[in-house]
Amino acid sequence: MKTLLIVTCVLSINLVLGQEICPSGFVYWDKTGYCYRYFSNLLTFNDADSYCGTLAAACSLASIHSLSEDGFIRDVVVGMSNYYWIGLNDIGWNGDFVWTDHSSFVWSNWGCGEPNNTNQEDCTHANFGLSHRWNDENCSVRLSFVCKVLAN
Ligand SMILES: [Ca+2]
Ligand SMILES: [Ca+2]
Repeated sequence: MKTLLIVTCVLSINLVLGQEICPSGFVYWDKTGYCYRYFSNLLTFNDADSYCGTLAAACSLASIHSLSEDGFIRDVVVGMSNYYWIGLNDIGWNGDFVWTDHSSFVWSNWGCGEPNNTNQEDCTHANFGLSHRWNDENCSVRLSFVCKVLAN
């Protein structure tokens, strides 16, 4: 119920402004000034990031920079217990994690023992295990995903 109220409130803000601040279907969050949208399509990491890029200029897989942003995406934007790709990856150099939107890697929420690179895991999904933290995963696994773009 609480989540529903938050969603309704956020969507209302979006609609009041004529949906000009976010691309269609995205949820605006005033705390960051960004818009977010969950896609249940199962895509590889690279395909998911490319898909985000087709929706709006400078739209990428979501970067996450705080516990509150992590929770907002999980509870409001996604609202279910699926794994979903976020933009964090160490494709360029193992152990050197970067965001696909080029924002600074200043905060992380790895699950216990992660990232472990067990199966050449260079991409990251959220909502892992009971702690709902992050796990590095092989980039060719197909998962749902969250896109993020700066509001207008
Ligand atoms: Ca890795
Ligand atoms: Ca892992």
